[in-house]
Amino acid sequence: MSHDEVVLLDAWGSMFGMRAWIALEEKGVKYEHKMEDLNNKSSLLMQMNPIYKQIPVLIHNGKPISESAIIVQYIYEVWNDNKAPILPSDPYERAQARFWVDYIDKKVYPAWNKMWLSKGEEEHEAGKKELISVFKQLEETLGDKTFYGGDTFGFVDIALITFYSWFYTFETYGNFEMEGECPKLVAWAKRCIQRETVSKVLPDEKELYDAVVEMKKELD
Ligand code: GSH
Repeated sequence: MSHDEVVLLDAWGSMFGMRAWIALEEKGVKYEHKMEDLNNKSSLLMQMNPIYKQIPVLIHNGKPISESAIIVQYIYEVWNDNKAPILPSDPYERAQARFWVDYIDKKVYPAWNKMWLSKGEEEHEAGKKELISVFKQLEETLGDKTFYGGDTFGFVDIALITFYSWFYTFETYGNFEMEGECPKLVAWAKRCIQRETVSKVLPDEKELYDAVVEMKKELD
């Protein structure tokens, strides 16, 4: 696969873009990393993801793949070095892993959005409550395992760890502490960031918070 041309269209701080980025790093793929300005999207992005016009997009030998969870699975299928499979071999366990990634996608960002973009105190509190209960559920799902993939850093781990850099922002906007609410989840995240493929990708949490504050000012 040495002649592959791989481009990742991404945007700084995106939890979805980071998933694809971590997967490329995990598999040791050589790629070009292009950061988009989402206020001024490139024609390449519009052309490569005409349906959603969103990052991330992986362009593999000129062909685009969109949607972060699909990109991550694609990367593991194409650059399959048999070292660390992203999904368990058992079909039932594989379905479970996909279920939890789908849960993360349906629950985390919408709850955060509700809290972040709320107009009133009531909606803010409802979003915050929802966000905390989603993380508590995810903590319960992890149980006493090292990773969601058991001993292996797998699909659910990649899908969720990118939110870790956002924890500080969630906490600051919501006035709560993740460590107090979900200590085992925070311990899991700390295990994950010991991987170089994760620590090099996740941005500084305070820098991210500052960027989110700026973004909010533009929206208000
Ligand atoms: N479901 C998508 C995925 O998992 O890839 C979500 C991607 C997404 O929300 N991307 C955002 C984006 O491109 C950045 S975090 N926003 C620009 C827009 O929607 O116009």
